[in-house]
Amino acid sequence: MERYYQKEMECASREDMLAIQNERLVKQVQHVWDNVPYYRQKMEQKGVTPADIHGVEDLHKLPFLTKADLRDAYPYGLLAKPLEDCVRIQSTSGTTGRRVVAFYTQHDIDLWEDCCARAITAVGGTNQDVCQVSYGYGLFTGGPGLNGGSHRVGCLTLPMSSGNTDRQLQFMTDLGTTILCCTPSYAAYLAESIHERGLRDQIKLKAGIFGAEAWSEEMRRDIEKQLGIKAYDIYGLTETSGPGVAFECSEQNGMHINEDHFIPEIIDPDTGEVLPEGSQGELVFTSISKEAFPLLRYRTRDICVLSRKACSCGRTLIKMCKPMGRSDDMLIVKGVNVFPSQIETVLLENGYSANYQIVVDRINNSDTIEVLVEMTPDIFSDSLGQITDMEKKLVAALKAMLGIYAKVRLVDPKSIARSEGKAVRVIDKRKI
Ligand code: DLL
Repeated sequence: MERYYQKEMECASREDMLAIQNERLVKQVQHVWDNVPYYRQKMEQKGVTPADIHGVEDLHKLPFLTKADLRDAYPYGLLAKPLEDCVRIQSTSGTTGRRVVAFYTQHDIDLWEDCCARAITAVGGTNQDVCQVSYGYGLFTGGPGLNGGSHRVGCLTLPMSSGNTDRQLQFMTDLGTTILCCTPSYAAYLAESIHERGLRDQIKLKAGIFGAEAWSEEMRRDIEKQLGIKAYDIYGLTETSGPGVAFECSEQNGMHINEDHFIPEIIDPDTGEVLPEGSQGELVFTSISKEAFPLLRYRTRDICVLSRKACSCGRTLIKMCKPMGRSDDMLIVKGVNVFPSQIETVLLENGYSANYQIVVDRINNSDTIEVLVEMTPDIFSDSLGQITDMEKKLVAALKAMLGIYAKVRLVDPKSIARSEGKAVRVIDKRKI
């Protein structure tokens, strides 16, 4: 039987949800207008005032916010509440100098944790479960968000953070973890370690909640098979609070967006035009219930498709597909758009693991793309002829998927560095 954490919202009729969204949006626009001079100025430049916004149908009149705005307004420029009402910040790692600092009131944390509790309940989590949170804690939102959700559901929560694999596995076996929360790449690494140590019979895992980075359906099947679990996707970003903006249900076919808190739109990334449901484009969110850091029409750069097709789980919340890449880190190689997820799909379909690295370069004014792929112990060979044959096969499969030649280099098992957080899949030397 499907369980819900907040059934009245998760299964609300379209009409009721729209009424909630309309009311919250109107209030939110006024709140931002009154308290965020930076955004008010943007609205004035576009000739819009709160009086023009009567509901969701007027959303398109509002200006967009981008990462560049967040950078300009750093650190307090988008804050909509006095600092004395704020109780926490979270932040992105900001390795490229694009640090985002998001502020939370206690109310904001409560609703964020509710969103994560919905995700945990949707994978079958109850107070009978042991939930191991192996996302990073600290500034990253993964650990704190799922930690809070797990508490709300009443699971016994193991606040492991990422790393220290020996300790992860010890707690997992000794305390009988049933739900694992971490990045899919770390889940794959933990699965690999469990097999190596012969611990498969000692784990009680039934579900995993994996997100924060792109992962393919093939990777899902791989992890599910290796760990004997159901693997569910979860999506979110620091700017909108963190994980739990959207989550997967028993159908495991797209993520329900918590529409009572975040209104999604799909736009053409080049023109900004709003696209009809079912179109592929850039995902934009407006947060309608957050107090301290309420971003209106925030451009996520994630490329995605929305669908209102009825879901067998009973939830009526709109669904987003797995992000298909980002409009800003989508690779353009020889003029062709390449998503790392396409490459991953080919590798997994051909029996390789998700341990790979894509190196893009420009030599003599011409783009090159090379994919380093680890051989697995099953398909390991040290015969040069055999390796060349295997490489040729992958080159052909990649050509069929991408339409361009990508060089393939098979490397020894375990020679590509493992990640405890988000995996570094792409090295684009052209930008350096
Ligand atoms: O990654 C929040 C999070 C934590 C989500 C734990 C899920 C689980 P940021 O570090 O700000 O926040 O990165 C946000 O990561 O715009 C997407 O490009 C990507 N991303 C997040 N979830 C997924 C997912 C967290 N399920 C950025 N699939 C987003 C693909 C994802 N990409």
